[in-house]
Formats: sequence, C-alpha cells, structure tokens
Amino acid sequence: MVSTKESRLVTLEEYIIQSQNRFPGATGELSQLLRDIGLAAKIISREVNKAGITNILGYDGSTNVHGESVKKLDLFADQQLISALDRSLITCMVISEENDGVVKLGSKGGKYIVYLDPLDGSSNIDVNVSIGSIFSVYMREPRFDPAVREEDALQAGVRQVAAGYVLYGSSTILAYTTGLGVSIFTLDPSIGEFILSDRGIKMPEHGAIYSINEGSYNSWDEGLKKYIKYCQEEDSETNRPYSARYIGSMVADIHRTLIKGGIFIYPHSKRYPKGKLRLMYECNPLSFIIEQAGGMATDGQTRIMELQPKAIHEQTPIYIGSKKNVQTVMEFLEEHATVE
Ligand code: P6P
Repeated sequence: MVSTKESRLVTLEEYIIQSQNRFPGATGELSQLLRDIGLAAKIISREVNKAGITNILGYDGSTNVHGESVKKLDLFADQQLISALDRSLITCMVISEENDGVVKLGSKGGKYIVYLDPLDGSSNIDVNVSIGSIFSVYMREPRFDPAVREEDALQAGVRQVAAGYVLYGSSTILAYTTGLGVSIFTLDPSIGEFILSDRGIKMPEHGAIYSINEGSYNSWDEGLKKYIKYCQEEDSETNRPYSARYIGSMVADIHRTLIKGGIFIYPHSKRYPKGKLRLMYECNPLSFIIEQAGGMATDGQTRIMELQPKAIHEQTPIYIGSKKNVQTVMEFLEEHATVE
C-alpha cells in the first residue's frame, strides 16, 4: 500500500505527468494516451456497475473474430476505448478482439499502435463476476511511407512501450507499466478519479496458488498432469498442497497472481491446439506487468514477450506467475516432453 507519509491523494492524471517528467525528452503523447484510456475506463466502470439495471446485459447477436457471441457490454467498452484513443490523434491504429482487422484511426501521423481486449472475461458479465479491459501499446516503426499497415502491428512483446489492465471487481482498479515498475490505482467513484493505491509492486518469488481450468485435464501433456499432481501433494517446505483458484476471467486471475503469487496456466489442448488466449492483447500486456513485478511468463518453452507474432489475433499457451512456480512447471514439461 502507499505509505502513510504519502497520504496526499495522487490521481492517475497527476501520476502520469510526474512519471513523464522522469523522461526529459518526453513529448507528453504517451501520457495523453494513458489518460485517454483512464477516461474510457471510468465510463466503462459506470456501465459495468449498473449493467444489472440497464438493458445492457446479454448478447447483441453478433460474433467476434473468434466466433464468440458478443455481449452488449463488450461492444460498449470497445466503442468507448476506440473513441477515446481517436480523440487525441496520437494513435494511428487499434487492434481489438471485437474487430476482425485493424481499426485505422483519423490520425495518419499517430505514432502509437494500441491492442485492446475491451472486456475480457465477458462470459462472466451475466453472473456478476469480475471482468477486465486489457491494453498494450507499441510505437509505429518510423518509415518514409506514412501509410498505416497491419504489419506495423506485428511486433514482439518486448517492444511494448506501455501495457496494463482495468479490473471491474469489488472496486475498479487500473494497473499499468511503462517499463519502470507496476503502479495500481483505485477508482473513487465519489470524485470520479483513479487514486494511486500501490506502486513498485514486487510479487512473491514463490506462491501457493495454482490457477487452471481442470476441466481440460484429459487433453493436457503428461508433464502438466504431473505438475498439477505435484501442486496437490503434501510438502510443508514448499507450502504444498497449493490452493486451487480459477475465476475464468484472465484479468482477475492475473491480478490475484500479481498480488498473492502463484501460477496461472492456460495450456494448449485438443480444443485449443495453439492455446485459447491471444498473444497480442491478453498474454503480452499481462506478461509485461508480471515481469515488471519480478515474475515470469512463457508459452511452456519460450518467453511470451519474445514470441514473434505472425497474425494480430494469434493464440498461445501461457504459463505465467511467480518465477519459482513457472520454472518448476517448465522443468516438469521438459522432463516429460514427448519426442516429436
Ligand atoms: P475457459 C475469457 O473468455 C478468457 O478469454 C479469459 O479471460 C479466461 O482466462 C479464459 O478465457 C477462460 O477460458 O476455457 O477456462 O472458460
């Protein structure tokens, strides 16, 4: 928590400006982009918190790029985030789970590319379980030809200039990083401001929680089956058996992992041969956050943020969390890897 000596309230806007002043050459454009996302998050939070009352629950009849039925709140969140980014003319392109291709914004000269999962975990909306928005920001490669092209967006996660999430839970929080550690803000609805609640987060090196959908057990690799059994064995030295926690909303599962430690796993399976979660707007931004807090994220072999994307909506398996937990599962996977 922010220490008592800093009891003065620091808003997201103030904090972004203070952080910008640490970059002498900063133009303020990334600061403006982050403020735009913060504004959209407040509007989305208001709708999420009253969704039960207004007629905004339920499906709107369309499907997204993955053939998943789109809920009205997904579309609302997508529209709010894109229009907020379009207003400040510094983002040239948005890629969102809710849109097939890229959305080219009005500003041809905008130097930022933003990936969005506008409302991740939306299957939980109707049952009032926490959901989240995820964002990932890249710089467009400087090039003579000003045309905005989809391939400009195919950059490895290590090239992110900012990433973060908004978690619409018992309270609405916003977490982000620009590569100088993770800062967390809590929305105070009475004044409509995100207030700094924690910064420089360092996650536990080892955690006693594992998070995976055990329903797909039968299609896991042998090494993963053995690792989950390892999590369930008695061993006081390594604080086992671990607790199993799975919310089914990645932002909520990752936020718990960030704060309490442990591991979140979404492996490849018969149903999702390449994994279900999207590299560019779920795995990369959340891996940036977790790595900045001292954790680790891989696809079982390669660091997530070093994967070179071939398609903007591609999926990947993910093993993410406390360093020791991820290293252990990788040992199990390697030891039991079937010879191809
Ligand atoms: P399953 C939500 O649909 C999501 O994209 C992530 O937020 C979540 O971690 C995962 O899918 C849940 O998938 O197959 O366990 O329901």
